[in-house]
Amino acid sequence: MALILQREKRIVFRLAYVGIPFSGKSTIMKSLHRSFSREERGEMRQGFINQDRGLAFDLLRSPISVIPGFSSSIQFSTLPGYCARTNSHRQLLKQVDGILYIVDSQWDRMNENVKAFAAIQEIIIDQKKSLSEIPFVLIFNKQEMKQSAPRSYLEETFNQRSQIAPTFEVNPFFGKGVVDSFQSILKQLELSYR
Ligand SMILES: Nc1nc2c(ncn2[C@@H]2O[C@H](COP(=O)(O)OP(=O)(O)OP(=O)(O)O)[C@@H](O)[C@H]2O)c(=O)[nH]1
Ligand SMILES: [Mg+2]
Repeated sequence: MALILQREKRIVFRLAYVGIPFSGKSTIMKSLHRSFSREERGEMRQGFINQDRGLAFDLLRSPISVIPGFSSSIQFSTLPGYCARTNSHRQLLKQVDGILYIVDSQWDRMNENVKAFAAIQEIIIDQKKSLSEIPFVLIFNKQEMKQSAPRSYLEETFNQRSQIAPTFEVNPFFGKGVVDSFQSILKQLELSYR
């Protein structure tokens, strides 16, 4: 649920980059941060969890208008995808308004990806929701590496729900897919308030 700041007359939407350790959450989020102008973006700061590695920043103005007279912003953060071991991690996941889930395409990370993804879905289902009901995109990272699973395999493994999620091949070093995946979840977020 979005955070409503009554005094500031502002709504804060929370989007999280989720994925297993070293999947590329921070690299992708930094690339998105760079894509906004200095006026549009807040400073990059430590995240809420896993403080040494977690990151967060705000997009100071979002184009989404929900309550007349209220502005909106978006808070981005990285959340570890390792099976939601702690209550605070579960709690943070429950608060987010949308998830950009990063799948590390390397074959030797596949089991870990699958387990972590199942755990995240369980938490969502715990809230009596499914991934099809919340703004959600799948990011396939590290596709350019030799030891990576092909996109078709990843689609089959991670994208077989009743509602197919938008998927993006992302390479944060070239900015490939970074802004597109954000635009996709933004659109979904907007639609969820219509
Ligand atoms: N080849 C390649 N390397 C990538 C890509 N994306 C990220 N990396 C590298 O993967 C490593 C881990 O990236 P991070 O962004 O630190 O991953 P993370 O998910 O934030 O990791 P933790 O916060 O430690 O869980 C870094 O060495 C990145 O440079 C990619 O698309 N291709
Ligand atoms: Mg990180």
